[in-house]
Amino acid sequence: MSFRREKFAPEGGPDGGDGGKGGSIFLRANKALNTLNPYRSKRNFTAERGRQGEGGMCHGKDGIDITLEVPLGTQVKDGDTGELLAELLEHGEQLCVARAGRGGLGNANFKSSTNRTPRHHQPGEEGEERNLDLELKLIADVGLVGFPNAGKSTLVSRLSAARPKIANYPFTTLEPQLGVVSLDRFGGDLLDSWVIADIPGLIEGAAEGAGLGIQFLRHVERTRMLLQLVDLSDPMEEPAEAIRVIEGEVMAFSPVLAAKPRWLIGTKSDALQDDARRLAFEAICAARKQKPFYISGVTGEGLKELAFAVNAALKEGASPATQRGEIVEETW
Ligand SMILES: Nc1nc2c(ncn2[C@@H]2O[C@H](COP(=O)(O)OP(=O)(O)OP(=O)(O)O)[C@@H](O)[C@H]2O)c(=O)[nH]1
Ligand SMILES: [Mg+2]
Repeated sequence: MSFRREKFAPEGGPDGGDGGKGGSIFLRANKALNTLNPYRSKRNFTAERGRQGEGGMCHGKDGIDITLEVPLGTQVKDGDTGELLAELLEHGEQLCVARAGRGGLGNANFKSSTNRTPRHHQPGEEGEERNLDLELKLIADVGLVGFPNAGKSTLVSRLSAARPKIANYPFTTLEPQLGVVSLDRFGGDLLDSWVIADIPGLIEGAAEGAGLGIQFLRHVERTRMLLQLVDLSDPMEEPAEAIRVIEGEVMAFSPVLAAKPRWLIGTKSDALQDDARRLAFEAICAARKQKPFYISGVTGEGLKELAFAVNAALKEGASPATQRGEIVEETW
């Protein structure tokens, strides 16, 4: 409330300006993000208040909106009722999660022919306050293929927080499982991460139903690349033969899947019995113009290098998937 009072305008009339509206809070889907990690530490967000209106018909400044970036596939739930409010799937898709209150009206608004000195003014409206649960439905970027016991689940357990069952017998893994590989774990950026899918092992004849068959390969069908794990410690297994068999089964499942980028990874490098297997593996990689990767779940050799190399390849390559995810991996 304000009245104009000046030397030559003693009864200048009401001049209280309106208050500004507050800032709103939005969520926006960003394809460059892969995790909800940033919201692990900072959990409260308050948009700016609207400023008060002032005398001289000054309108208060509006508060600035806040936009929180989230990865594609983020589900937004009401934290109190659990109601699903939205699922952000498209890059740039935006959702207002807390609407600003509008500003109040200054007394200048209430002047009329019968009331020239209104003392009435309207208070500003409260902004919305909301408790939200964010859940990310993951889409795997990278699929693992290889014989049973090749070390697929061990790799997932060393690269991510996922804890798949690991044991020294074939077909330990019966169900696909996803893990988030955060480069943060290896001294990289908190925002750099990719999603890995562990699936059961393949054996010769899987396409005809041997072992667990090949149907579970559909869980890696939409990935952007495959890692083909080759156990270099097994004296009973020739790398060339192991590679050929797995390739044949992937091809039998889907030539499209077989055509995706597929890197050969030599596993159990800590337990190499002789150099012959390593040399054979190296020659195959050289023939494909691929850099040979060696990893060990025991010593940790090559894990960091692999995590960074995959991350770089994914950044360079095809745009991230925008389809609906399959497995809820994280809840904050
Ligand atoms: N020495 C050594 N042993 C390993 C390494 N990685 C895995 N193993 C062992 O190999 C066995 C099989 O490992 P898993 O990770 O379960 O293999 P998998 O490929 O997931 O096997 P399936 O789920 O049956 O297809 C386990 O006994 C592991 O401890 C490694 O880097 N070095
Ligand atoms: Mg396994």
